[in-house]
Amino acid sequence: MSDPVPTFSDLSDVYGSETEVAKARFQTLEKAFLERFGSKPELFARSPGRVNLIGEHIDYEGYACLPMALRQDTIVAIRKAGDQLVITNIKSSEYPDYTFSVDPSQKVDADNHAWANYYLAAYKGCFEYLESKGKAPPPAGLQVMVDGIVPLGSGLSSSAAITCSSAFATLAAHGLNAPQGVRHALIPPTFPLDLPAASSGLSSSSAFVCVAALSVLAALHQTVPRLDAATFTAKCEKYVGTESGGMDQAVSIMGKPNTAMLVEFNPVRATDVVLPAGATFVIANSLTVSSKQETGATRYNLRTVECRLAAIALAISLGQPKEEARKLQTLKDVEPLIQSRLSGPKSSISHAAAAAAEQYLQKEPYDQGQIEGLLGASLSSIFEGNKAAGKSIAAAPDVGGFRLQSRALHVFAEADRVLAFRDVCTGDAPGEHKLESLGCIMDESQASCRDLYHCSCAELEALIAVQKKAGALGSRLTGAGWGGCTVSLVREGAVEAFIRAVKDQYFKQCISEGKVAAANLDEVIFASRPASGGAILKLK
Ligand code: NG1
Ligand code: MG
Repeated sequence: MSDPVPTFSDLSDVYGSETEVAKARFQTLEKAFLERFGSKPELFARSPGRVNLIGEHIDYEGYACLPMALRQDTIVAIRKAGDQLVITNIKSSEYPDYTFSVDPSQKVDADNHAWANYYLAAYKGCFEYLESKGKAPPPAGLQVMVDGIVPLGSGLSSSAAITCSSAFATLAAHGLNAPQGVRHALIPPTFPLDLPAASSGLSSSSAFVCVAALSVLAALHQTVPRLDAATFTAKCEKYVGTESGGMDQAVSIMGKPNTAMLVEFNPVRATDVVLPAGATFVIANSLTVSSKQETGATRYNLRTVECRLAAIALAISLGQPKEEARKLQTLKDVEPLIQSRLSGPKSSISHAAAAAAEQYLQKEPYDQGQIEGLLGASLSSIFEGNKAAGKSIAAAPDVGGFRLQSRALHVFAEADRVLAFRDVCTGDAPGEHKLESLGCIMDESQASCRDLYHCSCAELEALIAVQKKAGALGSRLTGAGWGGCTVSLVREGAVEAFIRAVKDQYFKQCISEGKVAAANLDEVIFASRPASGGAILKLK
C-alpha cells in the first residue's frame, strides 16, 4: 500500500537535530507511564501542530490552504491492557484521568467538553475507518498517556496534534502499521500459497485454515495510508463538536521537514511548496485563548453555517432550482454554476464569484426569517441532524444575524491568495521580490480576516501592528483567530532583532499583566521551520 503512516524505531528519524530534547521527553513520558500503569508502554505515536501560512477559513469551503507542520507535537504512549480505555495525561493535575468502554460505537459527549474527548473521537474514527475497509480488529482495552506541547486554543492546532497522534496510537496498538520486524515475525515470508488440491490427502483444509488465520493476522498488520488517515481524522473533530475543515489533520499527518504544503480537498492531497530562501516565519502568541468549545456557536461553527447559506443563496440567485441548491455544502460547490455563466478564462472565476456575491447577497446581515424565505425551507431542515449548526443558528441573533456577503467575499479572495502565494514560491522572480510579494499577500489576508470574516481581535491587531513596525514583511493571524497566534514573514538576517523588538513592545506588557512569565518568552515568540508529520514510534 502506498505511503503508509510511517513507523520508526529511532527518534532521529522524526526529530532530526532536536533528537536530544525529544529523547528526554520520551524518557519522562515512559517513566510516568510505568509509574501510573505498572508497565512500560508498548509503543508511542506523535503528531505535530501546524502553522497556516495562508488560506484561513476556507478549508471547510473546499478550497486549498498552505500550512506547514511544526516541531511542537503531541506524543501518546500506549499499551494494550484490561478491557477499558484508560486515558491519562502526563500533566495529571490539569488534565484528569478518564475511563471509557472499548465500544467504538459509543457517543462522544460534545456538550460536556472533556480533554479526553479528543482521544475518544480519534478512537471512534479509527474503528469507523477500519470497519469501512472490512479490517476492524476486535477492540482491545488500552492504557494511554498523552503529552502535548502545542499551546491550546492558540491557532496552532493542538486539536489535530492530539487527534492524529491518538489515532496512530490506536491503530498501532491494534497491530496496524506495526513495525516491519513485528510483521515479518508473524507472517513467514515463505508461507506456501500453492495449496494442495482438495481431497488430495495433503490436508488442503488445514492449509486453508492456516492461510485464513494468517490472513486475519495479516489484516491486523496491514498498513493505513496517510491519505486515508488524513481523511478519517478530519471527521473526528466533528465528534467533539467542531465543524472543522481538514487542513490541520492533513498537514499534521503529511508534513515534511523543509517544505510547506499546498493542501487540497475532496479528496484530500498535499503537494510540497518550497519556501523561498531567506524567508523565516515567526510565530507569536497574542496570549488570548480562543476556545472553540466555549465560543464555537457564535464564531467558528457559525462561520461554517454562514458560508453554506451563502453558497445556497448564490446558487438560487444564479438560477439553480431551490431544492437542488439546498443540497450544496460549500462555496466551492457553486463554482461550476458561476463558470457556466462565464465567457472569459477560468482564472476569472473567483472574480466572477465575488461579483456575484456583491450583486446577489445583501451587505447587511440576514435574520433567520429572511434566509428561510430566500431558500424556501427552514434552517432546521437544511441542517437537519447537525447539532453544532443548530446551536449556531440559535445563537446567531446574539451576534446580529447571518452575514453572507462578507463571508463569501473573504472565502473567494482568500482562495485566490493561496494560489498566488504558491505561485510566488514556485516562480522564478528574484528572492527579495518574492519575499515582498508574499508579505503583501499575507497582509491582504489579515485585512480580509479582520474586515470581512471578523475573526481577528484587539490583541491580535495590536500584536500585528507591533510586528509590522518591527520589520515584518507580512503579518497575520493563523488558525481560526479571535485570539491565538500570528505568523509573520521576516527576512532571515533580521529575525533576532525582530523578536527582540516584539518582546519589548508587546510581551513586556504581558509579563507585567501576569499573562506570561519572563522565563517562558521563547515559547510565545519563536522562529518556525517546517517539521516532520505524524509517526508511530516503536523504540529500540
Ligand atoms: P485551529 O484554530 O488551529 O484549530 C481551525 C480549523 C481549521 C481551519 C482553521 C481556519 C480545526 C481542527 N481546525 O484551526 O480546519 O478551518 O481554523 O483556517 O477546527
Ligand atoms: Mg483546533
